Amino acid sequence: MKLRACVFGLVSVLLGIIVLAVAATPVLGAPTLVWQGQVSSSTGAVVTGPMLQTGGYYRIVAMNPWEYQIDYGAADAMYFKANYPNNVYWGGGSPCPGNHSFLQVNGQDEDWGPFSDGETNHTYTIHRAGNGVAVTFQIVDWNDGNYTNNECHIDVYIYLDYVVGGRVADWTGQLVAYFAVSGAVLVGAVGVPTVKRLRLLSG
Ligand SMILES: [Ca+2]
Repeated sequence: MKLRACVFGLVSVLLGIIVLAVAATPVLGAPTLVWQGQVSSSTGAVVTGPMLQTGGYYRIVAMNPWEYQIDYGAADAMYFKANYPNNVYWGGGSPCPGNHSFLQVNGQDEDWGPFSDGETNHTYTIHRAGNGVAVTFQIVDWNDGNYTNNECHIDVYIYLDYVVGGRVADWTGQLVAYFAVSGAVLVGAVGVPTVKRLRLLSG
C-alpha cells in the first residue's frame, strides 16, 4: 500500500512537471503575454520591464495616444497631431520631431513603423531578440519638453515570438524582422546597449 501510494505520488509529480513544462512552452497559434505596463506621459519616468532572456525572441506592442498639450496636441509612440479634431481620431499624424520617437526603448529612439490612427488604436509593433537585461520604456516629449501639460499614457505589451524552421515568427506564423543587441557591445556598455540590426527576415 505504501509502495502504491509512493508510486502514485511519483507519477503525480512527474505529471505535474510535464503539465508545467507544457504550460511554459509557447504554442504557435496563441499569443503568450510576458509582461504589460503603462508608460506615463506626465512624469517622463522610466518604466522597467522584464529581463528579455538571451536566446528568446519577443514582440513588443505599444498602443494608445497621449496628449503633449491638453486639449490641443496629441501624440503616440511615433507621431503627433497639433490642433487635433479629436484626440484619438486624428485624420493623419506628423512624424516625431527630429526623427526621434516619443516612446523610447532602452533610452533610445525606435522605428515604430507606419502611422496608426484611432481605428487601430495607435498600435505599433517591433520585434527584439533577448539580451539578458531588462528592457526599459520612457516617453520623451520632443514637442515642448514640458511634462506638466501632458496627459495619459502608452500601454506596452510584450509577447513571445517563435523560432520556426530557424526563422523568427509571431504567434500567427508570420515571419518577422527582428533586432538584437550585439554581445560584444553589451560587454562594454550594459547600461546603454547599442541596438544592431542583424537580419531582415521578412519577405
Ligand atoms: Ca508637453
